[in-house]
Amino acid sequence: MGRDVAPRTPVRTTCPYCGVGCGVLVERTVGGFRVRGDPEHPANRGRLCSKGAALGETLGEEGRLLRPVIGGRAVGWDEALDAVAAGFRRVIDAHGPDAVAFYVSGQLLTEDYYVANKLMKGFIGSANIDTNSRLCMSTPVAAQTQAFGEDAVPGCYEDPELADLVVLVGSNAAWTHPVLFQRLAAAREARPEMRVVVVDPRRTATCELADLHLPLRPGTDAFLFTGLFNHLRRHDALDWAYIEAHTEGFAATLEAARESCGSIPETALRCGLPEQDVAGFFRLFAAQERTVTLFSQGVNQSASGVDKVLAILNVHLATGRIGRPGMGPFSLTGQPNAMGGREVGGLATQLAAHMGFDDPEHVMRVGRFWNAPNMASRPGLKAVDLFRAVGGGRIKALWIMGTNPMVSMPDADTLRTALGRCELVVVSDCMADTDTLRQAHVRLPAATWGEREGTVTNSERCISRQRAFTEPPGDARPDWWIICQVARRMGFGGAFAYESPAEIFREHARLSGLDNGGNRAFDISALAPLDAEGYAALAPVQWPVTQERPEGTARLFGDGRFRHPGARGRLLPVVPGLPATATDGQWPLVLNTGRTRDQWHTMTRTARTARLTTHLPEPVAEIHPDDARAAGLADGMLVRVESPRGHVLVRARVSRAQRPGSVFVPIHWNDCHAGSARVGALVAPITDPVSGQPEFKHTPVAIRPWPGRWHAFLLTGEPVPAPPEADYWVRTRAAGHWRLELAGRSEAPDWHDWGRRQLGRVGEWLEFDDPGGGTYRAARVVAGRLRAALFVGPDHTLPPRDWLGGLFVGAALPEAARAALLAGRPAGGAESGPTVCACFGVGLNTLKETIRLRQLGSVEAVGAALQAGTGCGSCLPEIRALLPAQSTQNV
Ligand SMILES: Nc1nc2c(c(=O)[nH]1)N[C@H]1C(S)=C(S)[C@@H](COP(=O)(O)OP(=O)(O)OC[C@H]3O[C@@H](n4cnc5c(=O)[nH]c(N)nc54)[C@H](O)[C@@H]3O)O[C@H]1N2
Ligand SMILES: Nc1nc2c(c(=O)[nH]1)N[C@H]1C(S)=C(S)[C@@H](COP(=O)(O)OP(=O)(O)OC[C@H]3O[C@@H](n4cnc5c(=O)[nH]c(N)nc54)[C@H](O)[C@@H]3O)O[C@H]1N2
Ligand code: SF4
Ligand SMILES: [Mo]
Repeated sequence: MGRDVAPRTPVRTTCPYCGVGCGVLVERTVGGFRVRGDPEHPANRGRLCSKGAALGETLGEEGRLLRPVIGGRAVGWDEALDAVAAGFRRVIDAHGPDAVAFYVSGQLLTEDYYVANKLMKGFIGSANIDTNSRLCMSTPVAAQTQAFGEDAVPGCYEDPELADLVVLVGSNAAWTHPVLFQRLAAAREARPEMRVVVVDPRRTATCELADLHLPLRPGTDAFLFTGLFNHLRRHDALDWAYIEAHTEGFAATLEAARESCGSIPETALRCGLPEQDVAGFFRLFAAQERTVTLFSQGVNQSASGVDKVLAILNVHLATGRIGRPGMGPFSLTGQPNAMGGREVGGLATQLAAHMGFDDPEHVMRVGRFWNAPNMASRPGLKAVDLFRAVGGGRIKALWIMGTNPMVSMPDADTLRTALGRCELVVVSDCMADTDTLRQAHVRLPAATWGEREGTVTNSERCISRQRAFTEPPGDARPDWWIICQVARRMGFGGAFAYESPAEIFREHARLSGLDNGGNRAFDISALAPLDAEGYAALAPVQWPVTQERPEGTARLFGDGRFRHPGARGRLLPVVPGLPATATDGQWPLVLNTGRTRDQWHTMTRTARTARLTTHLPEPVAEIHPDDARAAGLADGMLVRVESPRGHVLVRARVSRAQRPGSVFVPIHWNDCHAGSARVGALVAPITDPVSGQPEFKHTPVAIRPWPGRWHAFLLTGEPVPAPPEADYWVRTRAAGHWRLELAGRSEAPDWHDWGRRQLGRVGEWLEFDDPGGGTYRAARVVAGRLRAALFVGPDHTLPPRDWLGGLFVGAALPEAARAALLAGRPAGGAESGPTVCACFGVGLNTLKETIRLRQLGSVEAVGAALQAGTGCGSCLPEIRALLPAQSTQNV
């Protein structure tokens, strides 16, 4: 990595992945960095999940964008920055400020985010700056603002630990907020009387902790929670004194609830759930005052997401369970800085420091504070509309930072056309090749985690420092620097003369306290005087951080005082509706998209280490056995999943975890890693009318088998070559080797010829060729070790890859293994199967066998026997699921 600044003592920083916001300690080792959980960070107290634990392996220069690039030509920073500034200036002069836009990210640091927002809203004079948080958090932002008068999460991570009932709605926290989930699991272990309910159409890893799983019909959450509201009223489980003293809107809310979803049988019918389970959930909720409802994308990403979140907030407001220990609605934030982005007003519909366009006083205040020459006075375009405006030619210059919309936006194929029409597309990214960078005119190399300095805010409003422990490679620079340099070149030098992120942070903190007087919960004015050392040493702290509360604030609204005029919280009438699009004969299944345990979004970093790819090496579609049978699909076959907008070609995984009628496809794969697995291409750009958040969890689709004439895989110690002409290909890094999966419908290549070229010419060559049967197998062994293997067959039933893959690491091949190579299976021995525990590389078959033979009954016993689950703990839910059956519906 060149110019590492080797720390003698560990550097304290924060994980760059999910919104749990774990603290990590990084130490220099020979040839790399060691990463471990920070025992002092309040979010994780030393724990890390599989992604956090593998951070050290995702560093390094490989694959990084090292120089600014204009139209394929590497240039110096001056030329690149001049080009960007001049390009934006030209468009603004000719067409006005609304003809340009920024599309930024909840993975930028608060300081980057602040200057991007200041430049667009105060100096360019447009609010056309939106962020990928539109796809993620805009629904809770809107709902919390409506209900509480300000966008704020009332509780903290201790609350689910203290609760007697934890309800997870549309959250697969076991995989997406793993350390918080581990904390919950530990709390539940300590207090077995705690009850956990999971509301999710799929049976996810999170359900392993559930006393009750409600696999509701997709999109019906608002029915469930309005039904609950009615039930609580009927059984006198509402807090009338609280409603009276601290809320408004109860009567209208109750009336709407009564009209839309009255009884338990009706709720059960609407939600497609057994009556006794709905009744069990309602009874629990009525009985347990200390209730926390954690919710995430299963409700947020919906064309009626705001209603769904309001339905959840309503039951908490009407029971007074908010902002007190062990109770409250809790919106889990996705990205590491989803919260920080909201604090600086990163959405097109917000202003900085939790102020808004709907109050002219706010616009003037921010404008005055910035000394802004061109203060925007109305909201800009929300992500989906913004890209529509790019496609329609209204936006002519676009700067994308820290996000990969070609993969993550709905209707992703149309986006390509839109970017293709745009006069100037600038993309700042740390990596050299992403689907979005491929559409850029100007590519700017950003510094990334470990190289940049700043702050992030996690789900519980805790502000933590990200600190640099190494220098950026090549010419990469931090985002705040790049933005300020462009601002200076556009003529706004005075307002963007920052020398460090600390200066930006101070300004941001000052603005939060400006004319605040307790009107805005977001107030970190006590941090405004921080000097450089103070900023360098800043310990994690939860906002508000004020003169009265210099140590920060764990909970908000516990006193029943909200941020609306009059200080009352608002109950808002919800009329549950059906999802925006329905299935029909042609599109009979509902496509649900989401995350897997070990990949982060578009894989630009997490696909770099084998430790994280083994858990799920290929894109899949998970399908219920009934639907698979109806479509003529078997597990492991290739399946084409198609919507009116596009299709993907992925591996079928037949699983009872799916609800019949639903198909789940992960969001991660993209054109850099697979031939046809960008699931965003299938999703219609339908959004919530209030929040603008897209409906990512409910796309009507059809599935059909994709037989292919030939199927193949190549394992090689060298980076995988460019894939041959193949309809299906997936490229994965694995332990000690690379893996390429292939399938085609056209004439197969001459395998002997292709294999010889791909597998190299040195060493021992083993080959089996049966052209008549469509089978070809070859392997090359160099110095007693497997160097490459190619397996081809007429259908998907090729040998499993795990055993062969395992031969690339470890000792030289024993004679028996060598003889078995072309069989693809160990002679007589057992295969360990797909990896479950990424930390210690323990496979599914090994786990199953050991559990059976040694009659292991607990995850601790499995850990003692195999080490599995004793590392980061992310696989514990999967291990628990392998243990002898325990009853999980014990409500
Ligand atoms: N491993 C990993 N962790 C991550 C991320 C990652 O990429 N990888 N990304 C981070 C980010 S940015 C985010 S936003 C979070 C997201 O975290 P989550 O929201 O937990 O993740 P998702 O998998 O998108 O969706 C959650 C669940 O919603 C369910 N669901 C679908 N439809 C419905 C419905 O109609 N009702 C209900 N109740 N549930 C439904 C899905 O089946 C899924 O299990 O994860 C964060 N953490
Ligand atoms: N179908 C479907 N689509 C979805 C979702 C879904 O559930 N289903 N979820 C949505 C949600 S919640 C989210 S949050 C989005 C996430 O989607 P994206 O934001 O598009 O995904 P990432 O892969 O996280 O993109 C981050 C990019 O920033 C780069 N990067 C990393 N560090 C830095 C840095 O320091 N500076 C800069 N400039 N770049 C950096 C990375 O290399 C990567 O290219 O996806 C959304 N899209
Ligand atoms: S739970 Fe995992 S991904 Fe999330 S912040 Fe902690 S270590 Fe990082
Ligand atoms: Mo997200």
